[in-house]
Amino acid sequence: MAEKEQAAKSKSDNESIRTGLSENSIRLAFLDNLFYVQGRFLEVASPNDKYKALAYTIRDRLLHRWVATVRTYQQTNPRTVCYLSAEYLPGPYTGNNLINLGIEDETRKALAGLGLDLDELLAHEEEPGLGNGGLGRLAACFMDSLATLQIAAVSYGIRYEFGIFKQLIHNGEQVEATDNWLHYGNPWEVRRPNISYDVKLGGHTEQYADDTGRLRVRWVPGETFHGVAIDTPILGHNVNTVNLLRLWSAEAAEGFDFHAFNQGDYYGAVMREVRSETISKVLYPNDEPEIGKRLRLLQQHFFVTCSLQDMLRIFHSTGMPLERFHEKFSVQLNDTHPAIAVAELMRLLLDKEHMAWDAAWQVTRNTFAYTNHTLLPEALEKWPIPLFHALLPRHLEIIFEINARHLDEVRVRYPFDSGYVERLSIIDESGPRYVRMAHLACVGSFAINGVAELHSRLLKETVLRDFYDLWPQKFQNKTNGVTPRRFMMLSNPGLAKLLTESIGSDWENDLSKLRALEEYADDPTFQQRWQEIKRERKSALAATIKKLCGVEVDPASLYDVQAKRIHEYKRQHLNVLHIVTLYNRIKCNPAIEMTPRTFIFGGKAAPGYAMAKLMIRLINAVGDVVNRDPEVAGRLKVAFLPNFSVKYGHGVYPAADLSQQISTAGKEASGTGNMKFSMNGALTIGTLDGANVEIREEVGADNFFLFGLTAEEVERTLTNGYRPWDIYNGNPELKRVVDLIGSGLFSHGDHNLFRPLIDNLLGHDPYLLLADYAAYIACQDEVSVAYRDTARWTRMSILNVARMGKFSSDRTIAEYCRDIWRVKPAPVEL
Ligand code: F58
Repeated sequence: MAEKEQAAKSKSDNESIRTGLSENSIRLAFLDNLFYVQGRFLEVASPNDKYKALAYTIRDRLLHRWVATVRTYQQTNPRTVCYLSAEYLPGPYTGNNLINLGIEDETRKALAGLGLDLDELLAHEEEPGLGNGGLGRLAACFMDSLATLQIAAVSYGIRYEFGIFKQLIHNGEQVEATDNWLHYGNPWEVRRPNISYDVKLGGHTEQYADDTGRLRVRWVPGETFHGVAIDTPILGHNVNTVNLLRLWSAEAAEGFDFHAFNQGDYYGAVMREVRSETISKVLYPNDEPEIGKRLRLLQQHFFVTCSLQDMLRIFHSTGMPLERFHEKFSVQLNDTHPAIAVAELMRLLLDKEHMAWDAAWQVTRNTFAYTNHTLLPEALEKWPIPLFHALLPRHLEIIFEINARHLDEVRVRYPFDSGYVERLSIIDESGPRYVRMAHLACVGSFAINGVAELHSRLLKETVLRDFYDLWPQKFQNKTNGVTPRRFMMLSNPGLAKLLTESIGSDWENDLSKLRALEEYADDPTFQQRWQEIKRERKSALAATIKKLCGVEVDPASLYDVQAKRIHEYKRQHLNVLHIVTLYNRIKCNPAIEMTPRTFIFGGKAAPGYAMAKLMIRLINAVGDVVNRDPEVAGRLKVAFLPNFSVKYGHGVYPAADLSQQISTAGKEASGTGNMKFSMNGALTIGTLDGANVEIREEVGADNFFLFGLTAEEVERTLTNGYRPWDIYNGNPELKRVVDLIGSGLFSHGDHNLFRPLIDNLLGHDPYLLLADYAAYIACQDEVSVAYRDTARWTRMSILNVARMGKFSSDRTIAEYCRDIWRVKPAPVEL
């Protein structure tokens, strides 16, 4: 370590047991926290006591940075990004904070001196599963990058008491268990009872004349409760910036109703409390929106109103005039889940701050920017008008007014075209009436972006086409990225070490520096170390698979991994068709030479999504047969890793040889798992979908296994009358595969179990599996050949990592800062 750094570390030792960064100081702090926070000494401490003592020790080392950040922001009043997201998937905090503080080695040694293993303690942490998948994880990567780039930012959301369900696999089927992540307490959060806001709901509105005689509107709610702030510090890498993740927890407004209690209505009093707390009780586990679910709309309104009221409180403390609100805050809507913010900010400005409509609308329109994450039309949120009216009567009035003025503008623009007016209306009137949330977001935002080049282009051509016609200047692309701190440094320390030894440590904060690796791509010594690191990660994953699935897998085999939510458009079943194809080849020719493969799956199915759950059954059923068949003789193995999460991802991405990104072209907005795999040296087999297109552009066509129809070909195939049945009949290898699944071999003779899957494939096949089947199999055959040439494969793997610079979320966030938020760094000095 550099002398200067060492000196700084020992200086802080002298300063405080709470801030010192040396091994010794960390060890003393750990024992201190174990004793004074947990009330335990080492000999009797439980694993949880030890984990918590560690977490508090690390948290202590964040706190003065946190305080310094708040002070800096108070003094310099920087323009601030507010990220509104109904979901966050931050993963375990402790390990990441160690990395960002740069004290992992010291901590490891400090604990070893007490006979404790850092990794064991870290493994004890429950992760906050406050999201479904990519969208929530993206929000967490963005927090890491915002802090690292020293941008003043607050991330607002909901502190669900129960996160995404825990997935158990019983007899091959998904079983959901509640995720009681707060059971042992959460050392990373700080409850702020004094930061709390009223949340109204239901009731009606009234007009009245204020003191000056002006006509105003008052919302008389049916019910009121509170949202209380629960804060988590978010530290950047190699900087002092600690930003805020502020999640809202619902509480009854008056707490216990003693009046009702005195009148003998004990249950009524308690129920009020229970009812309000259900609002932040549980995350909806569906990766498609819940149209018409009252509680879901309530959750959205709940966190949005608390967040906007919080911004207004902060804003008033600056003494700036309200007309300049949008100069202080830039508010990003993470999909349409927080889009009600457009109406809510208007309500607050009109009814509470008594601004005039035009001035309020001017502020609102300059405050919000909207990110879209999907092209699937069925995934666009809309709320039935009667429900909306019952819960948010004032918001509905405001939305009608926004819409009336918006449509007036549209009519001026397209005077003779009523089609435009209908299509651009915030209210869907084609049948039962709905509020279209994407429309509200588009009208109320100054910028609209997609999350990969292809996605942003298709947005303009399809779901948001009319808005693009109207306001082309609002549309942008911001290709997603992921944080290399969590997905390289933390989850793949062996690789990170090799990178730093070879090219220096600059890559940690500037991933484009990885390009320097290219010169090592053919270096045999380097290649060997590369392979050793991969092998070590594969052995570790083999042990996890053995433990969790009871399946023995060979780390020398090709690890072929698909880990993501289970969804028809992601086409896990295309992967299964390939596995059964290989199985059939072995059965037809038991002596056949084959590159040994281990197929690894991970991912949750929405509890109500029957087809996705059936997919899980099929994967496990195929695994059962293949794994046991002596004729297969170690050439094929299939494992379904239960409960895939950020934490389990740490063990999966670094161990993969092949990453499956095989969605139907045009359906996956971006994907981010594709980036995590590639950053860890897995090669991709993929379609031209989402960010795959850009990954291939970066790594080079030679280092990417491409197959399948393009988005345009997919559209054309579907409109020209697609006939999967003909493809089935025309391809004997495919026919044998489908027939085998239908034969009952994988279902103990039950011909009906997988019938819905097969009928769907042969009858409709909306995601064009059969159309892509032959190309996919041919491409997988190429993969098998390539894997046998270890030097070539390793070279490709090194080049993939070397060329992943673009996919750091630091790059993504820098673009948002420059093109949308117009914010500059606000560095924090200690
Ligand atoms: C995902 N969306 C996209 N939504 O599918 C993926 O392509 C993209 O990379 C990622 O966002 C980040 O941009 C996604 O994860 C959800 O989980 C929603 C949860 C709430 C209901 C609607 C879907």
